[in-house]
Amino acid sequence: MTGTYLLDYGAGNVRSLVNAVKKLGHDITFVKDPSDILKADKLIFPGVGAFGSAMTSLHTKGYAEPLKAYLAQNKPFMGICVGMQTLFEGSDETPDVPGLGVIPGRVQLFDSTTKAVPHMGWNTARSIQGLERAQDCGLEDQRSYYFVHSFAVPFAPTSTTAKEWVLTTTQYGDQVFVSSVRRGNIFCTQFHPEKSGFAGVNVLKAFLEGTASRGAEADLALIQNQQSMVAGALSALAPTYVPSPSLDQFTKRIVACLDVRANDQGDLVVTKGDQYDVREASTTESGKGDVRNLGKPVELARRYFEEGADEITFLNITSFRNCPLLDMPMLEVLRRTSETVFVPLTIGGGIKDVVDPDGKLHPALEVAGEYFRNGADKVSIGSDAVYAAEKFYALGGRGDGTSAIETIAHAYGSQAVVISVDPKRVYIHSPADAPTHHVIQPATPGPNGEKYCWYQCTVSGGREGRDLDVRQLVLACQALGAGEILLNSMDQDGMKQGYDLALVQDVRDAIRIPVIASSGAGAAGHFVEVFEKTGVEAALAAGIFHRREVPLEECKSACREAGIRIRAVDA
Ligand code: 1PR
Repeated sequence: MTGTYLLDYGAGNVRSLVNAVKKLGHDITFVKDPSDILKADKLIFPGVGAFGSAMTSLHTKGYAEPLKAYLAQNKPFMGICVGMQTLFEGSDETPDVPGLGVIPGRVQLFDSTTKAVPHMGWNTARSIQGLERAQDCGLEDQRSYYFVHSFAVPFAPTSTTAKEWVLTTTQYGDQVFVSSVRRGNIFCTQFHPEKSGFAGVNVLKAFLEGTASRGAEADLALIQNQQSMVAGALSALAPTYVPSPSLDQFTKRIVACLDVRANDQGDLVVTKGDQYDVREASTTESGKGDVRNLGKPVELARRYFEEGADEITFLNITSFRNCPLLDMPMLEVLRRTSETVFVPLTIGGGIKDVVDPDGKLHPALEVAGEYFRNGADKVSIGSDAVYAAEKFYALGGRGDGTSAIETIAHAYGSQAVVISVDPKRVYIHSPADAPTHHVIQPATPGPNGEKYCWYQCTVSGGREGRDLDVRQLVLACQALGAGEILLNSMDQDGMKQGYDLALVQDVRDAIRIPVIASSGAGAAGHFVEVFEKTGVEAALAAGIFHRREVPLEECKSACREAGIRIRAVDA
């Protein structure tokens, strides 16, 4: 059968891509056999995870050679993220595994001394082949696209790659890298169009409708005649590839979070606690208040997407009780959400080894895989990360390869592993009162005038405190391979008094992976404050959005007015 095919090697979320293609009115068939590749009229190769595992899968499934033949025939091809990287000669991520070698150049690790790595979030893609060519591919210089990667191809203006392949560049911090390539009918993006809102949907549309191929034959003829097709454009647009602060358009992210659980009637609802207590104060006949019901998960997620949320997080907050793999209600929530929401989705709660009622053990990797296949881009690990960190220190500061963090990061890439931290302040009079913990001075003293505190990690939704502080946790998780920290605060949660800036700053300073500040947002100004004072990459809120107390756009406008780069709400 001819048509559009998807080359899936089993890593990560392809559901969103399939949904976006279907939304655009096109059918898509999964490649099941190497011979399918050459049958395709159009081929999309999305990639996530590590370069080495992507290449190994291509070889073990027998896809590498037909893929090279397909590319050599100059048939319409779209590579996404690692799907683009595999076309290069190799990657420093897995130096001993060669790439397909279709495009000259190597994929290299970002420098993390001056910025958080992975490059995770929204950034622009600036055309270097002229605006018209980028527009043919559905790209616009001023719009933002969602990137998530630690490795990229540095842009070298005088290279053959620049002259014959590079369509757009992007600046992250002080580095300019290749964010899309196009030659003939081959078009690839380092960013994820299927996660880039309506701006990304336009890019997919251009590929599916063939406008991305406009002028393809003429381009190839020029190259075959040894003429640089973009040399003129390159010199005219030189400033777009010389690093300059104004060209770094990486934005801060605003994340909407939905705490989800079953209420006493058994319906799955979005709830929201104050300091993690999600029940109403007034009691029912049973002696306890009802679980607060602030809406339905799928509908609310869609509303936040339309209002401009840069990411959406679902936390299954009672998953610690019992969550057999066969009965994960959040799978359905994800499946339905990914039909209409085209920004990154994170799912948390219950990412751990689980045992079904029949006694069958499902490792955390399998649980996470189920979520990825159903539309999640990242999983967030809470309690299990605390246990993994405790083990890390018990082993003398190393992992043994078995934790959920390690197994999931290895298979899906560290960018897919978020650690959700549920810390609680423990006030003390002197640092000597907590000699084994990292102690800081909070903004306001404790209830008995204590000037110091340490932040205790908790498990099971804050119900149990452990002898581990937040700094110990985040350092261990980073070492084990986590890609991002979602930093809650049990003290600030639902209080609307602003983020715990001392905590956020302390964690931001301790690690190099991105940090999402969470808990306490009560006004648009709190977003400005946390971004300006701590430098975190993202800020999350729940209650104020659910109750429509502060519109998302107001938070974005306040940041923009304060000179903080933030993604425009796209339509
Ligand atoms: O331990 O891996 O099963 O994960 C459980 C997950 O559920 C953890 O991510 C944990 O943070 C979350 N969780 C458990 N119990 C609660 C609760 O509220 N009773 N929610 C809970 C945590 C905090 C944030 C909240 C922010 C922003 N809620 O999710 O959205 O504090 O709120 P605000 O803007 O209204 O202040 P595991």
